[in-house]
Amino acid sequence: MSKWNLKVFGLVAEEKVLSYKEVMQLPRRTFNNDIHCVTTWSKLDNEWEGIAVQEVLQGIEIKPEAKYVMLHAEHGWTTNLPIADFMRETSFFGLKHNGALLTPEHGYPLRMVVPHLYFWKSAKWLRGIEFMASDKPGFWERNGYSMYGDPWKEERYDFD
Ligand SMILES: Nc1nc2c(c(=O)[nH]1)N[C@H]1C(S)=C(S)[C@@H](COP(=O)(O)O)O[C@H]1N2
Ligand SMILES: [Mo]
Repeated sequence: MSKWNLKVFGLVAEEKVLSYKEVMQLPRRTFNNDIHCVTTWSKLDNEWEGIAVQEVLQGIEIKPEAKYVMLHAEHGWTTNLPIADFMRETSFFGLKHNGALLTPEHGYPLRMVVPHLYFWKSAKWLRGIEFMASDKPGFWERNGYSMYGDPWKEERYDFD
């Protein structure tokens, strides 16, 4: 894992790159949630081990004009969400799911988990967090998915 790191950039006073070791040394806790996918399935009663968003942002000064976040995953995959949703108490960086390390398929070593939005906002293989002043579409959002993705309002696609 010597090449993996997590970069915090965009509208911050100073860019920060956390190494794998630094991320793994951050305090962790358990998160329990239900997840909703856009294709109508849900994963109920998940138990995760993860890192609170605030732990990763410790010591990082976010500029007041930052209102949105772009999550950057391996190979250029991205997804956008408002900063308030990213920083919600229930959002976190997941390392283990139901007792086991994330498998490569599910985002090893670290994935975002934003349980109150559709699961496509939960970037797997996370590598970067970019703070932005205005909203920009990520990968699926450019291809018609909702900019926000509220499962309770069934905000799936922005075609109409
Ligand atoms: N990096 C990355 N993250 C991603 C995706 C992706 O294609 N690439 N797909 C999203 C979508 S559409 C869903 S439904 C969930 C699926 O997560 P799972 O494979 O753990 O079920 O991951 C989300 N995160
Ligand atoms: Mo999905």
